[in-house]
Amino acid sequence: MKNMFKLDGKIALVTGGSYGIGFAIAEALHGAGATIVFNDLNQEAVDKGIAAYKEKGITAHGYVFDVTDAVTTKEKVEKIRNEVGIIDILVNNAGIIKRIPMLDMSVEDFRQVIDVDLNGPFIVSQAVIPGMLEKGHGKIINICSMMSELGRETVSAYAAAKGGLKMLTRNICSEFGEANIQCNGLGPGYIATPQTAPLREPQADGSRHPFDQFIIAKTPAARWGTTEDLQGPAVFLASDASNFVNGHILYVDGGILAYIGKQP
Ligand code: NAP
Ligand code: GCO
Repeated sequence: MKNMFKLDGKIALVTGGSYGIGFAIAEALHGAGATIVFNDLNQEAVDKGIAAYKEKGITAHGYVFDVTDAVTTKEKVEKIRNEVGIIDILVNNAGIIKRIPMLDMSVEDFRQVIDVDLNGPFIVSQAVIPGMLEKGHGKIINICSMMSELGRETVSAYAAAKGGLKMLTRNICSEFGEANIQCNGLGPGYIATPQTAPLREPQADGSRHPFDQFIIAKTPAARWGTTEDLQGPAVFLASDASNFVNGHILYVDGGILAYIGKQP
């Protein structure tokens, strides 16, 4: 049974994997046997990432590229192929959020979120899939969100992008399932990372941020998720254990999507 979850000999690219959710997922994939490749926007971030992996005893291969730049992404995926090997597992993790009420949001801000969170996964998948076709197998994990299913004030662009990413996931599954490529989404609930730090910041009087209280009340598990909570599900979706799971979004949310909320 353990063999089904092994990733020995596999090469995994985790976009935006120098810290946070991407880093934790990469750490888990490495623990299951995979070689780790990640990218970030500049050399400083990549160097920090490499040092953080080193601290965990992991020799990771870091590359500088922006997932919204199709030409450079293709070049870097070719470079990875020459320097590390053909990618077996792609985790489309790089993402941004802008919390701005819709009527105040500029079109430029809206476009930027869509560009990174939706166009990025398309661009990186397009660069990586030909190698997977050559190898005869592949696993793509798109990091979705609660906002792939739910709306909320201030996150119109993010929700549109993550909802789109859910459908890109199903479309990659439809188009490449026959070629033995499984594309699934991993939908984290509210996870304590720098991205959500502003939503957890204590108030001036020391009390919990109202959004923090709201999330605790809205989550049957009654806590924020941790990046470790995502590790087992990520290994499952990257391994042979999920070979007939395709086009699925696995929400790892402590039950948020199942729950109507606490009765007042
Ligand atoms: P994060 O701050 O969103 O981390 C994202 C990473 O992506 C950072 O390393 C960032 O680099 C990188 N990045 C941003 N734009 C990029 C681009 N154009 N090209 C390449 N890399 C880029 O923190 P996170 O919370 O770990 O989020 C990771 C993913 O999970 C995101 O897709 C996010 O939407 C999703 N997610 C997060 C939560 C949560 O509760 N935290 C829940 C659901 C889904 P820099 O730091 O150098 O900009
Ligand atoms: C927000 C949050 C989210 C989460 C996550 C939920 O402002 O509501 O930042 O959108 O980060 O994506 O799954």
